[in-house]
Amino acid sequence: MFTNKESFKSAFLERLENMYGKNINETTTIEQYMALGSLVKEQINKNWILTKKIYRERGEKQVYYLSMEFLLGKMLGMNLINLGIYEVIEEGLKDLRISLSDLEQQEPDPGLGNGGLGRLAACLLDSMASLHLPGHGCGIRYKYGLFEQKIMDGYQVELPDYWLREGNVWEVRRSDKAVEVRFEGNIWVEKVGERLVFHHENFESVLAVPYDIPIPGYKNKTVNTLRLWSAESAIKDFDFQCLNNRDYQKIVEYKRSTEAISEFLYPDDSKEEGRILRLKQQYFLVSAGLQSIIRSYKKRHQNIKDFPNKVAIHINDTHPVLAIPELMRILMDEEGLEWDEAWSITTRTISYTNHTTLQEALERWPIDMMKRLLPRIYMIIEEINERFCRELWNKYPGEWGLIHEMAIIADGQVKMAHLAIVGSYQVNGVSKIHTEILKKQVMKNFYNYFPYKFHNKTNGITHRRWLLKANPLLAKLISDAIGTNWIEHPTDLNYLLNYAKDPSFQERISRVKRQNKISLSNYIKEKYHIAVDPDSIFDVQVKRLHAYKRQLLNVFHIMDLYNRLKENPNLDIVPRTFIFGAKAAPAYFLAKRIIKLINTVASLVNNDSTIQGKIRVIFVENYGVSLAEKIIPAADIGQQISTASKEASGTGNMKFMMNGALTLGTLDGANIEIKDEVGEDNIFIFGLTPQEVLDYYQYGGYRARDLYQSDPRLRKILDQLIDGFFLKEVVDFKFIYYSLLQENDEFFVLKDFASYADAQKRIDQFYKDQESWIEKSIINIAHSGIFSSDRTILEYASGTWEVRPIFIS
Ligand code: 26Q
Repeated sequence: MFTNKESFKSAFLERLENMYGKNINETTTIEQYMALGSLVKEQINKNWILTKKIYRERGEKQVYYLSMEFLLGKMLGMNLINLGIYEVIEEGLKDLRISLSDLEQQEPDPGLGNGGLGRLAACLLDSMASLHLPGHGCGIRYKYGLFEQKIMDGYQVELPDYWLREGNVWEVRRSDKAVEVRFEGNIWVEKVGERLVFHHENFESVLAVPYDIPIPGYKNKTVNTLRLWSAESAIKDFDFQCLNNRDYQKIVEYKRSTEAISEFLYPDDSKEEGRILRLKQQYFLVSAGLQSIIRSYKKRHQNIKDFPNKVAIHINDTHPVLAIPELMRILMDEEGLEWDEAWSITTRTISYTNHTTLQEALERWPIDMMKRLLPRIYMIIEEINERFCRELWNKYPGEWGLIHEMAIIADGQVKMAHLAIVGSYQVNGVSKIHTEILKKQVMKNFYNYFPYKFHNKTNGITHRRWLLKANPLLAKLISDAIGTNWIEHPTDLNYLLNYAKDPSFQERISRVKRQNKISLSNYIKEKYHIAVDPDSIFDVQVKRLHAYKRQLLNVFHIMDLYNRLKENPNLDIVPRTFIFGAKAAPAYFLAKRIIKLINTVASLVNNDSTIQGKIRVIFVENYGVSLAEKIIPAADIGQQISTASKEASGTGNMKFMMNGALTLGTLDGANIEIKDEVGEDNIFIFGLTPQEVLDYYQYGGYRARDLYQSDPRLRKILDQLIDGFFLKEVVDFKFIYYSLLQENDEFFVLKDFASYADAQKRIDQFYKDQESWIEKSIINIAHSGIFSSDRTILEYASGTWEVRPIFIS
């Protein structure tokens, strides 16, 4: 290990020479990054090997987290911190006139996720390793991550994200561990003695090749594994010369279609139904993952019946739910177990977390598609469905309607959430309110039938990335005040409450915030040539663009503020910088028009000198993990303004609070728990309650048009969308206008407007009293420890997976 900078420097120089045959002055920054990465990787390797050895020898229970997404973010800096060598390396590089942060910038963001669900998976991996828990990730190594967003003339344009261009220093290809995944074909059944044997014929064979990425824990020796699968053709070196033209064409086509499976990540687009490639990806992940889990189990243990005591498999939403029939298939067809035994093992192994209650986001697949693509898996699902419906019939004789509603297969579709509930031993929601809504509304029939399966596990975020790494100035200030114990025990942040009113601590907190605001301002200046005032309120909404998240409410308030400033240029407000960052799914028309609206309002406001720079609107392009790390530490306000009951949890809310921003939010998702922690005085809550929203949906009674008629501010804003106020863009915003007035504003933007504008006014007034503002900010940081993913993971470890820490030494 690099205990001093001299030993690091000589190793680094030698590595540069060996890798590139150059001495340091001739190397490029990317080469320096690669050389440093490879050195760091080597350091990690020692403990990685050790960890794997100990896990193998001890034979204790392992957790596998199956997810279609892992939104990791850059790894160099985090790995250095976890190894405890960040400062040494930084100093050593400085001697060589290299900036560590420049090297960190060279690393592409592996954008292997859409948003919250993918980032949660990455936070949970970090917490498992840091808490000495034997927990591994299992996902897909997409060749292209989520698209790169460019804004051109205010519109979103999508470019491919080829993150692997320069190679990936953190991964190891493990060809020796490749497995075969089978699609299509037909099944024939043979009776051998008393047993039915299922044969799969004429299938298309795809080779799944794993790439392993080490996940080191914080300053411990645990190094867990994230295994990402890549799809390849199963053709080995063959002689292309010998092929005639038709065979050649076929092989090219086969190669193309197999490799397509891990080609790109699907954007979160619930409306884009029935994409066969997405279903292929899901089965590919699950089949490769389970084969490898079972292989490794059999190396460690004799008896397959002990499986649930040694392995826990968690599915991140329903995307990997085919793990249930796939495990059944392996246990029956390959391990020779009977149905009942296989079912008992499966339903004691698999647990599930739900991340959405939006009807359109609950996955359903057409029967025909599934039958053709996965014939054996479909047979098993049919059998699970039949047995489940029979059970229901016994409990609810004659209640056809109810049984139809709860069936796994109905109306020509396979309902993945139903399969997940029936085939797992636990169903988790991601915040208290979300779990209640699952139990009382969305999944109420299932809750009545399996009340013991439903549990809450409020989400969390890793404070190591989101505070220690993203906000080093704040982290240092905290450690100076209360020591460094909070890093291993994040609820120790509570001790900051002793300093909430301390003027000198307040002063230092406010200096750190200002410094972070200056850094962000510099970035904005450099990238967008817009000057923003670090003394203005940085009011931030960064998250995926979705109607329910209501970026529209935010823009409408900006339009109203602008209108008021035009009427009264002397309006006394604290200057504001509104910052947006959001990607819209490429086919989500309304979302893309909202992006255009934000950008149109931005250029109007930013170029109008009559409002004296009192408001600025910035839309940052290509929002992702790295930008989040820059933006969140600079925020005064984090907007979490989804329609109450719609945001399952949110995790951005936790990142903002941990960095001392105050939340402007609805009573939704984890906002409610944040409010309960910090108290009503330290958060800005507005809008309909979840119950009010649910009641409107159930009983009706909301008329958006009435608000348009009665509230002059709203009328003005809505008219401006279509009356040429935005000049040439007049056609662009008709769609938004109609979604509100014709389609009656599904997400209650108009309904919550007055209360939102009010809350914004309170923010303006409170901000003027800096002392009390900073006190609130400190209170938020002090209460953020409970939202560390360490807490979430400890709840999963004891309440779901029943795994214990294994100390590596
Ligand atoms: C589905 C079908 C086809 C293609 C893509 C998808 C798809 C992909 C991703 C559907 C949904 C997602 C992602 C959902 C998500 O990120 N949900 C968020 O999960 C967070 C972690 O629990 C919560 O905090 C957020 O509230 C929730 O929106």
